[in-house]
Amino acid sequence: MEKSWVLKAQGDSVITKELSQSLGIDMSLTNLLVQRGITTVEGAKTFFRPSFSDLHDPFLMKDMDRAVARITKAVSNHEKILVYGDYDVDGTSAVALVYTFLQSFYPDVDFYIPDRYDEGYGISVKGIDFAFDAGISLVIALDCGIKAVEKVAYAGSKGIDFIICDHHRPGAELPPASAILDPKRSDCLYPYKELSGCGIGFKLIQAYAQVHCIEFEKLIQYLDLVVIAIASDIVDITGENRVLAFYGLKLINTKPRPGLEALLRYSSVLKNDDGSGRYVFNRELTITDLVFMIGPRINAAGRIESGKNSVRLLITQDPGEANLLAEQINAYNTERKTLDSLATQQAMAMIEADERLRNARSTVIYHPEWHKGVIGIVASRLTENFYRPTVVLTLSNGLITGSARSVRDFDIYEAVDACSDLLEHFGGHKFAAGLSLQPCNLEAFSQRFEATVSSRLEGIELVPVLEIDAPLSLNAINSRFYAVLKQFAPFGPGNMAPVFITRGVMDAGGSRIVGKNHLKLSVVHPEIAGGPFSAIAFQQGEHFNLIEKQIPFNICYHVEENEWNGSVNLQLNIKDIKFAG
Ligand SMILES: [Mn+2]
Repeated sequence: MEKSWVLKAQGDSVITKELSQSLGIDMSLTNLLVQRGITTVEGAKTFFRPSFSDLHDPFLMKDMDRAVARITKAVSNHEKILVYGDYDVDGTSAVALVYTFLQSFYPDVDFYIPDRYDEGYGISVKGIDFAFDAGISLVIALDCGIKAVEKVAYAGSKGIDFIICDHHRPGAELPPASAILDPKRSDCLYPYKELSGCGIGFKLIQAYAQVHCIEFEKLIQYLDLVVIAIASDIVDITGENRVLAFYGLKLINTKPRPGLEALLRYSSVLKNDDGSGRYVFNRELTITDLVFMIGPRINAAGRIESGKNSVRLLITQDPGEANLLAEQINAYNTERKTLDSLATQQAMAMIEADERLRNARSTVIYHPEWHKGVIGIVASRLTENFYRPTVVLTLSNGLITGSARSVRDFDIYEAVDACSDLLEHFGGHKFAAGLSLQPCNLEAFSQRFEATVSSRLEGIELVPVLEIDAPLSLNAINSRFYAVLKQFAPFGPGNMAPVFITRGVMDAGGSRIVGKNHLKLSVVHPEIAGGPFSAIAFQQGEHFNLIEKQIPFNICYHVEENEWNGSVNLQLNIKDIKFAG
């Protein structure tokens, strides 16, 4: 689908000029700061030098005092504690974090991950019964629980207290828990709202450590878990998340825990070539690497078998055990890939064959045999392809259960909420939601969802948008420029890697197609000296004919480093090409 190019609002020119002079960096880089809301020298310093001193006081979070007091009481009364979490990356890394922290000074802790198929998302009756049978009187729930009003009440009737650490939107009623940590509570004044579930777990241990005089330095070892959750849950990498992600990445790059190192062996960035028998990275890992290399593998455990294996992988200190678990988890991931590509192909064929579905404003598609573990992935792929709000459904334990994914600016949670009377359960965010319904309501749901989407999108044409940060002249790109640009990382939602636009570039000769339809380009600009600049455009071979004919073209690109044969050069990573005129 052709993308529409949208240039973001440029920073105020007076502010940009002043800040550029005070910082001594060029206008185009300063503009990127101003676009990100950074308008002072002090603000730039905080941005470029993330510091633990910029983390907020955990006690600003509503109920934090109650949560810490309840854990303190459990520890002094020798109560058994259960750390309970969702089966995805955020949930399992949160469980690994809180469980390992508590276990470092208190032995009576266990952890629990519900089975995706048997128990489903969130707090389960089975989990509470397990806790009861094990004599547990305190459950700390992570990345789930904010809507578990009845389940928490049921636990209460069995003498089990709950501390809920969640980052999903609360419903109208809060569960009767001992403490509810969730910055999205309307009565929570915590200054940063975008923490991951694992991030809330980190704030909990930070608060506990503060009260019990445990040095902050002892908590840094957990930040690798926080950053994999930030990356995989696709939360904003702004504010406090930027600090946590920055130090988390640093930790993964220097001293990954055994489980992460073992998993990374299955990716191309880790190689065993320094002669010491140790694995080394062949480049610095980024958030994108975590999204593509770590996230899917850890998720695969929960999708195919059990999220408990992910937690085991993340908590083990034994490299042998880590290798065994990583091998198993990697095999789940291979199986997951097969299941998801089969279901995706089937779904695409079903849409193509159905005229009503083809012309709808939304996709609602159901197949009883799709694996429940991959419907979210299938929904994402369909969204990329048809670019409209999408719900993919399958049958599980007699209920129809589904994953919803959205497109830019469309709040899918609200659209699902508009069908809530037809649903058994639902929950989620603006861009993704989960739901379940009785099979008899499927037809009514499909119709209502489509009606809701089409009325909200009336007169709006959905097209994928490529957001461009700023125009750039090719001769601005040099090693000094890149040295500053690099410090904008870690990139992610809220601070995406800048996309630049240069109009009217031309082939400098030597451009060619490489690999599977990629373009390896060498470009110049007729009006500037310097160059040629080397560039790569993945999956864009179709433009080669016109480029070769010396027709000028416009490019949108990232500036990045490319290492080849031991030498490092700057290259333009071209996201999209359009011919002038
Ligand atoms: Mn989460």
